[in-house]
Amino acid sequence: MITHPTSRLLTAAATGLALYSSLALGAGEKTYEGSASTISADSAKVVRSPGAPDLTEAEFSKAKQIFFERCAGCHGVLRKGATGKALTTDVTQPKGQAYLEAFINYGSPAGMPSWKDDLTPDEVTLMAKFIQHEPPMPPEFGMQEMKETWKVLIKPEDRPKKQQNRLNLKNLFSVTLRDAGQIALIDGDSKKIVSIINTGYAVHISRMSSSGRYLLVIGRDAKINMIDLWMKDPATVAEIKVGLEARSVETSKFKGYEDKYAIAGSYWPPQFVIMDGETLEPKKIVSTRGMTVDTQEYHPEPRVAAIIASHEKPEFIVNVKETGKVLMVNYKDIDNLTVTTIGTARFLHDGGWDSTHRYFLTAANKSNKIAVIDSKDGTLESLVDVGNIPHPGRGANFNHPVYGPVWSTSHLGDASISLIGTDPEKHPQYAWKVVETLEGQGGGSLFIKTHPKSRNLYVDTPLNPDAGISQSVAVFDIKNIKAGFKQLPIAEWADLGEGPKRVVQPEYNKAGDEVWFSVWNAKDQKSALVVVDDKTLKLKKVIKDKRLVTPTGKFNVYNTQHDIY
Ligand code: DHE
Repeated sequence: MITHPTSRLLTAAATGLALYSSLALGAGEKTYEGSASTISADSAKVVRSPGAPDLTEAEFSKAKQIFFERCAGCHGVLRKGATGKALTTDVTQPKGQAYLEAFINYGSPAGMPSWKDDLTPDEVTLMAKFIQHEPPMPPEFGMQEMKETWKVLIKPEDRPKKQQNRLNLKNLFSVTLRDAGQIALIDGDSKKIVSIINTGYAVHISRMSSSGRYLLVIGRDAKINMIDLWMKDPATVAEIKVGLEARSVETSKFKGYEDKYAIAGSYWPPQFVIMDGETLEPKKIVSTRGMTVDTQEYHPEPRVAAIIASHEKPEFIVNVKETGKVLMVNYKDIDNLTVTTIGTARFLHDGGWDSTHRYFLTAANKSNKIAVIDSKDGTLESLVDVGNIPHPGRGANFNHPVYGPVWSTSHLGDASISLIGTDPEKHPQYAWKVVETLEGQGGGSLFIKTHPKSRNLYVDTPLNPDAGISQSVAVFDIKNIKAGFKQLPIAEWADLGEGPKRVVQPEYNKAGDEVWFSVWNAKDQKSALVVVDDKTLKLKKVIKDKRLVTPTGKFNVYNTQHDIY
């Protein structure tokens, strides 16, 4: 059995491979944490603080670098706490140097990993001193900074009036090439790479405009590329940087507002921006700083996680991680912006629609809950208790033979898969309850997927420490769900040789008869995409190409455009 020790993953993070950097699964203790921040350490101003051991300029500089690369993902840039505990000076100074050093060296049962093998003894001492000072503050990024990075490369009036290429756009895939800072457009029919397009650093997700014409790609460095798929050779027609670090982008989908607006949320500064849907011109920036939902204390850095466009109203639904609030941002009149704030639970991360596209189900991961938002009434419908650290991606909708329509999530922290009833009309007794819990391969799951035309439910487990589990995928037969899962040895099928390969993020083609998986290897090793025939569960194709560097996410144009999952 091969394992992926924390240290190897952290080394990857340190070299710029931003990823979920550790997952300690053992003795009931399960943690995961964020990755290297894209904020430049030099940009953050040092605050020398009374009561803290003094540091030289060079020491501050080194400590900031280590902190942004290794600690900020969990503890937050301003150390106010996220998945990791708060490390503000009122907490750190009373603990003292010796305690802090021991804590960094050995970690804690609450989830802090041991850093003994990753930091030198001098670095541990340095970090223990550093966190007794006030956190260095990175710069803000407002309208002026955004405008300075905003470029319209091809004006809307100079763009094609109809599709100029012969691509089957509905079955095109945008594939993240994370560590290359690119995406690959792959033709879903021929499985050939159509083009490689440069994007932001450590690309995170792709989303489609409502018309299916514009592909929006966001990097962790908060750069957005708007790619026009109608051009003879699809290319970036507008770009902007919306902050120093970000994860989410979305476009307006309500009737009458198709392609009118785009929105992006950032991790730093904590804010979202509404942009013109054809040029990305920034129009309105809204800060997410504010009070937490439960203890109602001020949080200086509530990061914006998933954003989804409502089909019921001209609204964007914005997850604010650290405050545990879902914002319904009405874009009908952006000069007089109306925002409805719905209190849920901490820490909001990812989620997706139920099959009717009325209810948004989203993970409050450290509360082990799924929040159900009614996008029609603009209210919290329910907070559903699920397994340990739910991580659904956008989740998976299917018709359960007994309970009717359900939405499902897998978990990072345990092997369970929670099925939640989503039909308050015809199956009110099951609505917003966990109607069944399946047992998957193990913890460390990130994504779950099915398709309306399929009878299969796929669950990945890329962060499980057992290679046999992280390199395969579990598939359940929806019509016979009690029978348990079959295991598909996806990485073995890819036959890539060396490397810490992980199988991640199932994605269907347009027809719903094949499923694509990423076999995600280290940057300097071979990765691939594996296509499985959904009916027979047999290997259909391995897409190998030296340009496929760390292909993590894949987004089928049609399914992404129409929120099919
Ligand atoms: Fe993601 C979605 C944040 C690590 C691959 N990721 C998301 C979303 C958020 C997020 C907020 C939802 C966007 C939306 O719907 O608008 N991801 C984060 C992190 O904060 C985290 C934990 C650490 C980090 O620093 O980035 C993180 N994510 C990862 C990875 O390590 C993954 C596996 C590989 C990678 O590319 O880095 C990864 N995240 C993805 C993918 C999606 C995603 C493929 C889109 C899933 C989908 O089907 O919609």
